Amino acid sequence: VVEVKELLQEGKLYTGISEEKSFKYLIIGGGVAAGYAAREFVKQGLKPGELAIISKEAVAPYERPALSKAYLFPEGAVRLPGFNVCVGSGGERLLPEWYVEKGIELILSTEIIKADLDSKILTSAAGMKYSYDILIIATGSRALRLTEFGVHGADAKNIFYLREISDADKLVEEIRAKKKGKVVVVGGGYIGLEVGAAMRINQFDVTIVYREQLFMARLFTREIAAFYEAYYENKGIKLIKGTAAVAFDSGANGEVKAVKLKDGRVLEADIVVAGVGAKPLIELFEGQLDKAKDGIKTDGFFETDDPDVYAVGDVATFPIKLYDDMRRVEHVDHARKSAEQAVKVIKASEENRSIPEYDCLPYFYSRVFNLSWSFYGDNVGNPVLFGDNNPASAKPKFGTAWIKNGKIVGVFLEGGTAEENKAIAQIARVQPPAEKYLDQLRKGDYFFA
Ligand code: FAD
Ligand code: NAD
Ligand code: ISD
Repeated sequence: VVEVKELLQEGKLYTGISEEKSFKYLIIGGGVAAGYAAREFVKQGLKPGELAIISKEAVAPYERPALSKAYLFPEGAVRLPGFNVCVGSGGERLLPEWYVEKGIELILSTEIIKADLDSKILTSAAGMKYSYDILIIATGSRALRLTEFGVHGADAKNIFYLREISDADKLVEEIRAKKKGKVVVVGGGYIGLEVGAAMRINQFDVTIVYREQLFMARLFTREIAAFYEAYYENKGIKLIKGTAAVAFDSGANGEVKAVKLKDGRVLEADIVVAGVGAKPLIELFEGQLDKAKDGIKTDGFFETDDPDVYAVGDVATFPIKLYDDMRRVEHVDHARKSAEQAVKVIKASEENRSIPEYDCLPYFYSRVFNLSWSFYGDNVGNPVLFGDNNPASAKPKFGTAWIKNGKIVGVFLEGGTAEENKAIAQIARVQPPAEKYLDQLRKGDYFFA
């Protein structure tokens, strides 16, 4: 076997199967951005055999947001192919057959472990080589692990992270095995809040532990956080603020059974879910591409400093025209739109056309229990609360406007309709004067912009 492998590697053995595949366009990463890029390639005109997507995951690109929401529900849970892209933005679902029909090669369960941008070749863990004319990097992020922070015992079984569908499947299996058990959720960010809610819906005894004094401290104001915290507590979820998990105890079977907190408290746990942040997956390109703010630096066309390489989605640090700033955005709307933009740029440059620069309006959202919020713009300056933020209200509806230099630069809205959410997006884009328009928001009129 060793001899055959060596001969294969040296190219001295003809197997009839090529050990190298070449594509005009190659996408590394098979997540949200890859799926939307594939759709855009087809829209713009693609010949069979020109495009391949290489993914570590075993399934065709899907809408990752579903994993921390309806994928975890005890009843009516969503499953593939129900949430393959591009259903999240209201488009046709791209089933595996769609890729076959369009002549796009989906190379699944394949991890790329080496990227040589000089020779334009990617190498997989199994030793396959893939060459390209144009490469789109769409490797997304990975979940940070508590072991990386030196938390003692963090390698115990039943400590879960959530990034890929295989992670969600393991969690679902354990939700079934530990029915109505105790879960400690570590982290008060997006994953902590969404998974905490889903575990409660599964009738688990839920405790959320977070280091900050408020939920979602990167975005929420004190008043916004107070609403969601009270809402969670009313649902029977226990919140422990201002401390962190410093150690885990496990039983003889290796499964976690207790979480030790920095403040000395010890919490029993059948399951731990950690949502302690994400890290963009760019190591393969270290030293080969310019970086900015822990991502791959691109321009407003998602071009990197290598003319044949584009970076989109979570990994790209790109110029936000609206704020004259370079940012990385770890949210799905940007993954979709940046992918579409990069493909438009690639096709336009082949046809000697020019297209406008990407003009991102940051958009974040979440859905938990019967709640649903949207935020557009920038959360800088002075936040002003409006509406009814009483967590006990039958249908709470409130928001916050961020005022900077006299202008409304960001708007958050809980409980808005689709039209109202569109309207607040427009406000964040137009940045109207606060003096004139803040009262409109207070009166529940979102349509002035
Ligand atoms: P991803 O969708 O993460 O895709 C990256 C793909 O690349 C993965 O398939 C990965 O396996 C593959 N890959 C990585 N490295 C390699 C390699 N070396 N070889 C081969 N394949 C590789 N955002 C929102 O705005 N709203 C939400 O409600 C929301 N919910 C979320 C819920 C969860 C559980 C998670 C994890 C994220 C959520 N996000 C949400 C964030 C959003 O999903 C991401 O910003 C988005 O998926 C980024 O798209 P991407 O294509 O850049 O990366
Ligand atoms: P996050 O950054 O939103 O929250 C991380 C939380 O972990 C924070 O509360 C932080 O204080 C805490 N933390 C960090 N280090 C810690 C440590 N050592 N010990 C204890 N706590 C620690 O990240 P996340 O919730 O893990 O989300 C991961 C990724 O998934 C992000 O890219 C996020 O944007 C994405 N996501 C987005 C949505 C959405 O947009 N609705 C939903 C789920 C996930
Ligand atoms: O954008 C999203 C999101 O938040 C989901 O849950 O896409 C999915 C879909 O709506 C999948 O059904």
